[in-house]
Amino acid sequence: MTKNWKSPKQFVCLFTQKAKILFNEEPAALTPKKVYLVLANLVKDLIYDDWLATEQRYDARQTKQVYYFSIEFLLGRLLDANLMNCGMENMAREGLKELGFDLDAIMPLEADPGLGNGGLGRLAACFIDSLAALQLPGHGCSIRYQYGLFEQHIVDGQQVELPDTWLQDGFPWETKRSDKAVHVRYGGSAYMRPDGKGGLECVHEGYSSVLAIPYDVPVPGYRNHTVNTLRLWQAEYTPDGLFGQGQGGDFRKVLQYRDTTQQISRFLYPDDSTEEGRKLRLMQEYFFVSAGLQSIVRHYRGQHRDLREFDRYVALHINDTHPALLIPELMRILMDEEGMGWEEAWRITVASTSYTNHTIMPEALERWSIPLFQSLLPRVYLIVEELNRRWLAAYRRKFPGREDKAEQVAILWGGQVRMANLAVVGSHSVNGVAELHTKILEESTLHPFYEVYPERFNNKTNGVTHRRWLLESNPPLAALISDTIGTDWIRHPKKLKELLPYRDDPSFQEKLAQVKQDRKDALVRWIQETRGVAVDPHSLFDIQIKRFHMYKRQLLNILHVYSLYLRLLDDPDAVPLPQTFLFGGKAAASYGEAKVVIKLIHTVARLIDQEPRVREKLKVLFLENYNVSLGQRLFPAADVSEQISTASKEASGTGNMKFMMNGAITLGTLDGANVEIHRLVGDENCVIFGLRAEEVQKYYREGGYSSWDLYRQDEEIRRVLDVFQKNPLFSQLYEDLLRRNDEYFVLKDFAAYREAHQEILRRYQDRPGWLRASAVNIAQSGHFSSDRTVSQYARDIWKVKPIRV
Ligand code: GPK
Repeated sequence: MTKNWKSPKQFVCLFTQKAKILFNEEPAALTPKKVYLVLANLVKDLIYDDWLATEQRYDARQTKQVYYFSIEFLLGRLLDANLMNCGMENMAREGLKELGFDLDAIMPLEADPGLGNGGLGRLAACFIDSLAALQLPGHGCSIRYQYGLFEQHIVDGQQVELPDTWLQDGFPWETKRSDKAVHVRYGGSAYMRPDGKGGLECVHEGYSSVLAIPYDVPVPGYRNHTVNTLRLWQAEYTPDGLFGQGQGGDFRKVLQYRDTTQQISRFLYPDDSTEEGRKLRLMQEYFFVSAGLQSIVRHYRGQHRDLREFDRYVALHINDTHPALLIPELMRILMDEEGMGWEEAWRITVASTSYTNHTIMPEALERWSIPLFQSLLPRVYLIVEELNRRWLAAYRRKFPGREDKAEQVAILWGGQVRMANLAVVGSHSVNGVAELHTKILEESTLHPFYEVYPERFNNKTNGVTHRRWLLESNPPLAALISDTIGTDWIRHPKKLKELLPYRDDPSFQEKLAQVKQDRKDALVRWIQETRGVAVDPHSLFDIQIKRFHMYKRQLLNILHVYSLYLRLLDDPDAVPLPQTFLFGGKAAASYGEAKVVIKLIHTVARLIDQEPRVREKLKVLFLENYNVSLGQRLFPAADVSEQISTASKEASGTGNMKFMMNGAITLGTLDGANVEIHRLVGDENCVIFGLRAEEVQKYYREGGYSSWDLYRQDEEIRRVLDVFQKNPLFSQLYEDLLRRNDEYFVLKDFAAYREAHQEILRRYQDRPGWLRASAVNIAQSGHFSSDRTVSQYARDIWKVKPIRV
């Protein structure tokens, strides 16, 4: 196998061979989709040798390895990223050209992998990219979902969910490893009995077993020959999986078992509003955790090491609580399969495991009903029960008589298993994802745990990979940066700071302005071609792209746009320059209010489009089915980054960092990582508004403020809320804001938000000032590279070191 393509000519030759092998066709006869598949397979061949060599090297060095367990990995397209990492993009471009194909037309044919949906999943994808780039031995572990969250369509201004069939044409980057399959057990009954040696052993019988088959995806580093692995598990049934139950001839049971098994890896986030859906989610969580751990322990055993040293060689990370069953599952393996006692197994489990929390929203903290948990995972339940017993006993010794506190820290309480409490008790490290978020965890959400284990708590502010979000998504900006300060920033993103001296340089500013205009023009062309909508490329581009959630306050944004509309009706000069407001994001299928906000955005967009006095100045556009590849078009084209969550609610945000890296100015609240962005760039280079986190929390403690009073006092707010008369659907939002007292402070922050927008317009009209701010944001964004974040995890939590090739 060739290591690298030496010339476009050699590429053409390899491509022709591969087309023959895969499709038995000449290149000229291939459809564009097939060109993509041939090319992807060629790139995988390039990576293969290094992939094997990396694994061998890790084993030979007996190095400590990290396994990052996450229910989501929102990868985005891989062809471009892999070509970039191998340094073969130009060769492929030239070679394809000789064959009569255009690489830029081929790349968009790749479907976005449906393996994630939001910030948490995209963070996991950034982290495995950074692990490989930093030559750290670290791998991802997740589920091979056949269908992603859903494909969002907009019909009559409303979100409609269609299946996301991302796997339809295959996923050329994966390799199925049937030889590495393991079995995962569900159901049956479990009890303890004397083991004949004076102790107890567990019997688990009558369970059904599901076959877990790994599909491995290579994760190449940036031009460094390191290739780590993302292991995705798929569930399959086995004819003998229904232990002792199928043989009785009850074929209906067998069919039911087969159906349930096949459901396990079918959908990302099954609907949890039904008991069936919740059961499926719990099965998924146990599925990839058990399969992943079994394969890790088996590999460890293959290295002939003493299992008592497990934590010296293995770090297990749980990305939020979805993989928290890893804790009792590791206990099960160490005790039941390896014969260890509780104390020793517990020491190893805690020493190996670390946990990241991603939200303080109480409804997002996972809880399972005990009857469901117990019937599905009887053996694991016994372990959780014993763990809870020991933990509470120790806790009550420390805080005698404080049952109020014991209730807060219990793992089992009120008929439920609380996953966050399990995760904290079973991990040696608990981290939040931005300074403010970690502070809130320590002082309130997880305070009772912080009192017992202050040393476990630490902050790791999120980051994003600048390779995808700058180098790959914005080539003209990357080129300008390299022309100005050289290319060292690519390997050392902190060096972006070297741009600071150029912030007032007129020639640099001129080029920066051109790059932004170029990216805006490209977006405008794409919107015209794909959506048939015209957008003024010289208007200010103000963008809010993220999942729809009431706390993220897309509602505040659209109500403000509506207020601009009303003002323009009165006075056509009320707005000094044309503005385009772009929205994108999915609402959970069962999240009624968030879906109504999407409808409201479309309603306001139509009102504006139909009003000649307004449409020259304002444009609202909702871009459907927001995903990674759409994000890659939008971040580079933004002038303003909307980061307007209710202070204290957004754990970190990562879109804020992608906008900053691409030179947009943040318009935001002091929430999540906005606090750190603001500290780095200063008041001159971002616009901050609204209630602070402490104020919000004070209101919550004291029962809120009166939105009715505000409504009565502020005439503009009264006029704006008229928009809710346009459709009976919107009465729900009216209820939220007035009758239910505006839980997310939309009206409370309205005046400050309006003021902040006026400040943005003032600053935008000062061209040199605006370009300086843009430059400062890019220069300071190196801090938000996930390379920084992952280095901190590696040093402080995982204790792993780079392994050079
Ligand atoms: C948090 F709890 C969750 C979740 O279930 N999904 C998810 O995407 C996000 N998140 C936070 O909302 C963001 O503030 C944060 O930046 C991101 O996780 C990554 O930490």
